Amino acid sequence: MSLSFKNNRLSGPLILSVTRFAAAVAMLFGAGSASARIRWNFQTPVTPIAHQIYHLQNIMFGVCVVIFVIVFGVMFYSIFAHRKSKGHKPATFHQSTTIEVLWTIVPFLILVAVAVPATATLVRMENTSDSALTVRITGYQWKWQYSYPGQGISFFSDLSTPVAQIENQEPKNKHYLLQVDHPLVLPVGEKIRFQITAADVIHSWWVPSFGVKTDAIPGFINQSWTKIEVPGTYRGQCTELCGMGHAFMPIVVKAVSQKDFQKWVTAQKALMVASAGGVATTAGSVATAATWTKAQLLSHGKTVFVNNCAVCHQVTGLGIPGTFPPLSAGRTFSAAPAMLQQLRTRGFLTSSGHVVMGPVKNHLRIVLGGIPGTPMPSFSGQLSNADIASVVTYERNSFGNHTGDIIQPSEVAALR
Ligand code: HEC
Ligand SMILES: [Cu+2]
Repeated sequence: MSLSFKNNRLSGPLILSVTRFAAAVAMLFGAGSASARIRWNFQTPVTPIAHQIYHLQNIMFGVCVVIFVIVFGVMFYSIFAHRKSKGHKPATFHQSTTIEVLWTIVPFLILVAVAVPATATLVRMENTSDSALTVRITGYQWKWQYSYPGQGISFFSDLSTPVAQIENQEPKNKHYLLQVDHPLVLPVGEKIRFQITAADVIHSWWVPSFGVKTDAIPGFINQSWTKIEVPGTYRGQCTELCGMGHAFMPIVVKAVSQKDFQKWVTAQKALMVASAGGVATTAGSVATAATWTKAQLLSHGKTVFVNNCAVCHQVTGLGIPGTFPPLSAGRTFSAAPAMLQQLRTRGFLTSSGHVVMGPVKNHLRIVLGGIPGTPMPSFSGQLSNADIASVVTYERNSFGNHTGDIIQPSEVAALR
């Protein structure tokens, strides 16, 4: 390569880009591995609406291709056939009423032909009546909450891709950033109504195979519906840029038979009863009243921390300069003066007055209630007493903090 570079400045990069181009073309035509294959169209539709959207997309694409071929065909033909070297002169006419009328009416007719089925699809999308099941979906920075009001079930769905893969320490798996701990479980063959909202900023719930893409807006409930035809696992993503963790709040839906769905509902209800205060604990069936050992608290606390706090405070607990403070006592932190002032009032810079070293009650109150006016969310509605006791125990005995404190779920219950 360096040789050809000397002889001809261009040939080196040229050969390189030609090779790259050839590789890209080979990949497009499926010569690469299966996972590197590129889809030409939307994901396989599995709901009535998704079928309609798919169909509309194909029609629109066909119309565009025909117009493209006609317009460019005429253009290239004219350039070639009427070229100057053959003695052609520019046209002198400037008006043709027939053409004006034609190129107004033809696009208008095409638009009408497309708008009629498109409007019908839109109207059908909005019709959530006669649904057999209602699911409430709430977007949070950065996870989804799914509630089934009729069944009394509610849980959070968190990204479950291992941190080691995100940090490039392990090879990434097939469903990298598209896997969650608790998928949304839905029955096939039934009309399901979604009520979609958000708790903090605007998110958007999108599952391409369902043809559902609905904004989740704080203070509003947007409705949508689906009726899944084929059992299986379907994946989607938040599709409204919602902050730093936007790419880390995927959607996974498991569509099962109605019989399996009933079984799942029964199992979930049992879990809800076993967990504290109607909030499904990530620990599953552990009751609040039980006394936990330090080892249990620390191990469960680490899971809760990784799933709920690490997006901001990071797995290391060291935070991100300027935005998310470290939970490690005595560490310096650079941020805007207003934020530093706020942290200072909580004893941030001193190693003994710091929240994670100071009185347990203050620490619990911050995790339960959040810090209003800052991104630090309230976890009282998201985590069970056992979860909060565990995560606070974990924080007070990790990242270089050694208070030795053990917090029991009952202490959290007393503060609620
Ligand atoms: C969305 C981002 C975010 C998440 C998620 C988050 N925090 Fe925070 N947290 C913050 C921010 C920002 C602050 C600082 C707020 C301020 O400006 O005062 C903070 C402050 C804190 C403090 C007080 C720190 C101090 O020294 O004053 C504690 C304790 C804390 N968080 C614990 C947690 C725990 C435990 C979790 C998980 C259960 C969690 N945080 C999840 C953003 C977050
Ligand atoms: Cu989002």
